[in-house]
Amino acid sequence: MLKIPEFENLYGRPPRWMVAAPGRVNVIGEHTDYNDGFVLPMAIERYAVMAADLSQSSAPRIFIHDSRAGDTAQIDLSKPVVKGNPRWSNYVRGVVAGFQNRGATIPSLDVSLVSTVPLGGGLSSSAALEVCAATLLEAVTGTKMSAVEKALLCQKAEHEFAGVPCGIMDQFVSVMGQKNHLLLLDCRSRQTELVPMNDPSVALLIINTNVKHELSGGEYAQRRAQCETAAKILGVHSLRDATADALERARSKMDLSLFYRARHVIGEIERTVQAAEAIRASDWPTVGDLMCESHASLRYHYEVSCKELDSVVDMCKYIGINGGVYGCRMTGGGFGGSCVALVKVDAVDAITKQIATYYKIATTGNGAQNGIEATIFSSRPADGARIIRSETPVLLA
Ligand code: GAF
Repeated sequence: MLKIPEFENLYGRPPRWMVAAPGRVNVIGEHTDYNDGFVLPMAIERYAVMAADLSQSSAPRIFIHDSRAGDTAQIDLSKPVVKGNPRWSNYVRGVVAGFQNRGATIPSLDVSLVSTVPLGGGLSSSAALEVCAATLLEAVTGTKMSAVEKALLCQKAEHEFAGVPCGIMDQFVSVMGQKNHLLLLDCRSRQTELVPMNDPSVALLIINTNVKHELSGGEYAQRRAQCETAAKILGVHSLRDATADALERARSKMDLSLFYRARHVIGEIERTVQAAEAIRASDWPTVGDLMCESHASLRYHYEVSCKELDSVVDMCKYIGINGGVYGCRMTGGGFGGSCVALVKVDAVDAITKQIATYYKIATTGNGAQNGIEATIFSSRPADGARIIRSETPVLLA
């Protein structure tokens, strides 16, 4: 029988349900999702896992313990769920509210949460948590919804309960990811294509700078607003409909930072489509070049990188293709978090050592006297959210 020790330790009995949802790494297509563009992420082998049972208490509430935070949230189900404490619980609260809005009857639950998705690492720990909660509530309430509906419900939770006006990428890939595949997502039509990524000679290395990124700080929302303004000036619905030539012609109509924001988005959408093609052809040098261009554009035009991310990318460029690195870029929202590098499998150990050593040196000083340790790991593309265990469905009145 499947067990989750945290649940048994906390509640003294085995769980009736167990579900998991992965974090993600975006290979290319950054800050394009809220511009109706393309993204190319994959789910990673790092998960938010929830175990649950019906509560023995008569009060209508969800009792959820997060082993990483070491604290517990109580979500009152007797009325429409609103924001509350602890802060991490808002991702779950938002999802519960989404189920309430769909008319689902949610029973009282005891839940334990364990997540291996790094927090603030730009690897979508929040989307993993939302999708995990939605998967649990699907299992418990017998709610049937499409993958798109589920991802959108989770995105809404992030907008309304976490205050981040994110696009659709993170929730979509946490729901729809598939083993050995990247997910090419057209964020306008919401159509997806699974792009095989199972060449045993290459690996994706994730380098977490351990400099926390925080998207609720306002920079993310500001970038999004700048894109909308640029689209308006160009007379298009979104930057997906703009071309590099049209932007060049409109250069005098917008200030320089708007111009460069739009230039990033238009270029990044093109690069994403080209990268998907190159991956289908196993043309790794081209994929690597596109990743490096993507980083340069995020660093200089979109201005969402930081010195720690840049130092990892610079090191990867220095190692180069002869040392086994095809390309590297920051991944996710930016302002800290992780880089993703496309590398030769044979060179993974050597590259890991080189980056770890160099990064520590590069980050020494300014309050980090011994430098910062990067966390480096590789992940194969993983499956999206799953119900791992589900006992007799509960029949709700
Ligand atoms: C964050 C957001 F949540 C995504 O929607 C996306 O915009 C990403 O930043 C940048 O590509 O992860």
